[in-house]
Amino acid sequence: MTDCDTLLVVGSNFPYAQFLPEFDQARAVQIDIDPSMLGLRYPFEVNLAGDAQATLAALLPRLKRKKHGAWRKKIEKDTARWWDVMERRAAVEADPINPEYVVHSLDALLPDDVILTADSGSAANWYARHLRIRGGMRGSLSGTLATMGPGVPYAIGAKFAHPDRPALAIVGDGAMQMNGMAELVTAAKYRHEWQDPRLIVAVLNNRDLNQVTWEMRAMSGAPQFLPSQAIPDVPYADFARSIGLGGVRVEKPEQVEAAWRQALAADRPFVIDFRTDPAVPPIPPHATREQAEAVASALVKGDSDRGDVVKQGIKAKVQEFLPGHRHQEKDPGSGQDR
Ligand SMILES: Cc1ncc(C[n+]2csc(CCOP(=O)(O)OP(=O)(O)O)c2C)c(N)n1
Ligand SMILES: [Mg+2]
Repeated sequence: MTDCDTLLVVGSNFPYAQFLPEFDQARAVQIDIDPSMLGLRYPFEVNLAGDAQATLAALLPRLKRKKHGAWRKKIEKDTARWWDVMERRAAVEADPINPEYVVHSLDALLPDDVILTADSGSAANWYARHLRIRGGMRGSLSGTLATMGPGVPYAIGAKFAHPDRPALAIVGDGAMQMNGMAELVTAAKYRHEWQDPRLIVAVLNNRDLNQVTWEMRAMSGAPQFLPSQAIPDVPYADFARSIGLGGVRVEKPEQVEAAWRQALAADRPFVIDFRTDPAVPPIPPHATREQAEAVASALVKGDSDRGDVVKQGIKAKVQEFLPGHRHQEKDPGSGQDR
């Protein structure tokens, strides 16, 4: 998107303006059913208030097919490379479990009719990067306000709307402690009303409010502030079992896939407590140079996770530059946002 010459935004309140093209680079059109969303993020040449399907159908006959699809080929190549990098990042060892591996290994196991949710936190990153949402699948998260806490309630809502489909929530331990555990009681109360009994809650138990720990490192160069960021380890699976649900704690990478399979085969809502490593960085894939420098400065200022963070961050980032795969065309030092 950063490199495009034409930008078409359809039904999206895309809030990350720093990833949009430069103002004089692209000609842009926005379509939204809610007129108050129009023109918020970019100087769109044409703002169209209307239903996405009807508006696009009216637009299509006016488009001419381009002869050479160089742009499309580049996107296809970049996308193939992206999935290759995701696989490598998931394979990076961590202590004890790499959260990217947890979500990456779910991708191939997802039922065709699953309804997914992700909570706000590092889970949202892994959900967006590692899962391929196919055909009949649906996925939701708190896309506008990024509020913590919707993961389990959204999945319960999905079970009421579609009791015949499995629902699966990926939730941070902070969000579980806020409201997710209490909402398991709701699931225990209503589970017998659901034809398909499966409601899977995967907890990324990193004992940290990790997304914000990393944002503080990246935005302000602040070292990890334990009094606000560290949270207790809670036996989420034991709690689930104590109220009649299923549950398992996973402490080794070798157990991850079996745990997903067990949850997907369960006859009741099921909690998987994954012990994941807070040193795996959920920073944006195109972190700016300033953000990278801020992380470095946070570590210099005495971050408690310093050693692990440097080790994991380098191991994850290096996957993008391994031999045998196309390197980034731009010099990482000179290009924007790299
Ligand atoms: C209600 C609410 N409070 C605080 C925040 C800021 N915030 C965003 S993500 C996050 C940390 C989430 O921690 P956790 O659920 O453990 O997920 P992790 O990032 O550790 O995987 C916080 C505090 C928020 N988005 N919403
Ligand atoms: Mg956490």
